[in-house]
Amino acid sequence: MTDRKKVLILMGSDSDLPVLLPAVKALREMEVPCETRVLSVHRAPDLALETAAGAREKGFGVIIAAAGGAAHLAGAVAAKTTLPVIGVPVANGPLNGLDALYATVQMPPGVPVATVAIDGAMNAALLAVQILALGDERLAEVWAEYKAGLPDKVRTKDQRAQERLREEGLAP
Ligand code: RP5
Repeated sequence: MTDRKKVLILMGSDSDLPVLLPAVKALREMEVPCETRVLSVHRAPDLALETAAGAREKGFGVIIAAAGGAAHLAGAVAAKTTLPVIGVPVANGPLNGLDALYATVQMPPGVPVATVAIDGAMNAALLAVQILALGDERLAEVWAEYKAGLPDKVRTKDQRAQERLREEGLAP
């Protein structure tokens, strides 16, 4: 765990934090070190771009960048780093995240951003784990255990649904 690469989670504002919390929690549960920062590419561009440029030498292996509205954070960060960047469009404002989705996903060839669903921070964290696991055998085991546990989660959901149907008098 000591030499494990870290995940850098960036967000455009503290108002985005509720969306990111499940990602921070998932990384902690999988013992992946992460740092979470508010960094705005519009309001404080120099700091955001300097942070992106220095991330690799600080021991980060993946950057997750979340923003709402005119969501240029992930793209601008991707322009300044050689690390893989995962973009999380945040549903914030009158367009409910569609603006952020388009702004995050429509990157020009040469500057990829792996964009997850609107508010899809959990998948961003899991994708970060998968990327880091390519060079980290212990983490690959953790990831394999997580995947192997998914059918049990589905069974639990099925039991809950059956119980509810019984409660509603709708069971066959
Ligand atoms: C974006 O603008 C942020 O990522 C946030 O989603 C949105 C609103 O920011 P605040 O006005 O709450 O700081 O840059």
